Amino acid sequence: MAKNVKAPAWLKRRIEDAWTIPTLDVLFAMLMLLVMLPHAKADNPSDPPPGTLVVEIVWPFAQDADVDLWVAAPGDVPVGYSNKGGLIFNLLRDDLGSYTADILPVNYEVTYSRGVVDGEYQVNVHLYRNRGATLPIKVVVRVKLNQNNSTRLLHTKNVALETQGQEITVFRWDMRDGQEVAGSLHDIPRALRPAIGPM
Ligand SMILES: [Ca+2]
Repeated sequence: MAKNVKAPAWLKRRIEDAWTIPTLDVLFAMLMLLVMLPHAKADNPSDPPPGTLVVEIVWPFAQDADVDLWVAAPGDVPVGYSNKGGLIFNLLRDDLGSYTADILPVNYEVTYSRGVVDGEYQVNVHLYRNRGATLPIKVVVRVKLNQNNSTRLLHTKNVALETQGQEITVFRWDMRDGQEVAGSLHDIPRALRPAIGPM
């Protein structure tokens, strides 16, 4: 009859370790995978983050004027107050001037892009309404490029709107592989508002 043989303490420890260590390793690996998955998705460079191109305009708060920012991306419809979203750009804020109560004493509009595709970009400003009746309306226009966790000022210009209804082409330039094409910047006028229909 077989006798119950007790394994020595050192052997029992080895057997327990043989199961425990790989099991802990697997559990640890699974835990790390769970922890890393969301970060891996957020850090994926193929996901274009919002705000790659930021276009903004500022005009004096003392002037009760409704200036509109219009932008166009390659192959997309122009984006402005009456068409606030396209495939690439979104208008985040349509400032009506002093017509409505603002929390901050600033006239400011801003448009964000999701990523940058190759082709021509354009920025226009339009004086939609001028309740204050003082002219001109001096507008600061800025284009910023956010890449690799840093922001670079791509273009800036001061323009003056002289009459109600005037639309000025401020910038037209080409982007390729996420960078501005050298020498492509110009401001040959091209209206953007009529492209999306009657307003
Ligand atoms: Ca506006």
